[in-house]
Amino acid sequence: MESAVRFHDHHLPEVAGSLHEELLTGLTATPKYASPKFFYDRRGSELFDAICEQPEYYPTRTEEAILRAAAADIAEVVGRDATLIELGSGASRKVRLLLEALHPACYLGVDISREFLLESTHRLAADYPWLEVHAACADLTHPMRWPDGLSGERPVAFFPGSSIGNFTPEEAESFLRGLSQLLPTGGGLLIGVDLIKDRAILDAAYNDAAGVTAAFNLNLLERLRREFEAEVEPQAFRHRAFYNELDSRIEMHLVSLYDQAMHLAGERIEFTAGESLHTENSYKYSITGFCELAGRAGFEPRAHWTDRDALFCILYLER
Ligand code: AVI
Repeated sequence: MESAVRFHDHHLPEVAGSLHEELLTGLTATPKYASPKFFYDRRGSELFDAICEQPEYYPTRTEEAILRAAAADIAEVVGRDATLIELGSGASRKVRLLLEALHPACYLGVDISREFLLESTHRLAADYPWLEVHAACADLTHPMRWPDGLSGERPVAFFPGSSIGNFTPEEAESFLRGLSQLLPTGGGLLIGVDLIKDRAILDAAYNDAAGVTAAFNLNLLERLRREFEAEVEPQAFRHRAFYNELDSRIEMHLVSLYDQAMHLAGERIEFTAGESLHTENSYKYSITGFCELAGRAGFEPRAHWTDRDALFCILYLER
């Protein structure tokens, strides 16, 4: 039987139209940068899933272990029959750990990678026939609104994976403020946040021995070629990731191996040897630091759960 997913396509033209311009702005800036959202074409989403399986990449397995252990507790605090909205839903894997306990009235998956979103929400609808499943392709860095026709008593946003860490703290605060304005009083946010820790653990997590994170980073250049018709040689760049302790963030870069030029949308973009394209920040927080940031954005912390080694934290906040 074909599983039923209600797909809300209204955000798509905006997503497609603005990407080219955004890319060029970053590539012609000094220093050069690209938003990490450009990682997530189909191949990038698959590579990210593979990163999550790497032994060095602790966030996914740690967050999943917390969700598994705390599901009943989380359900008690969050309550049943919510409208559960997963932001950046990707493979919709983590939400499965909560569905039985939370028993939401409906689920909305929101992701920038359309094909991936459709496949994963269809799988979810097939595996949970009692659940009303919706999907919306949207860019979380743009203002959002909830699609019509969602059932449930109260919206609860679920933003796992410490994806919030890929925003700067200023962006994170304004993103959370925008989200709080979309929620009624009593609406909730269940969010995964990666914690500050020993730099050796962090450096290893973004430099896995199998080279999957490197392939994920370099796939950005492949995508520029495939989708944006850029002239660029991905082999002419190398992956670099390191923990910047001062700013409590992992930085990922693509470093040019020699002097070269990339061509994109009629622009010639010069790289000198050793010059880098900054592709991602992944901010790490203390629990108090994150609660303060969320508080400034209109959220009140209600509960949090962490692992024994305090690597990762899941917080429940209310509007
Ligand atoms: C999606 N995001 C939270 C990941 C992170 O850890 O910042 C993306 C990632 N980049 C490299 N490895 C994983």
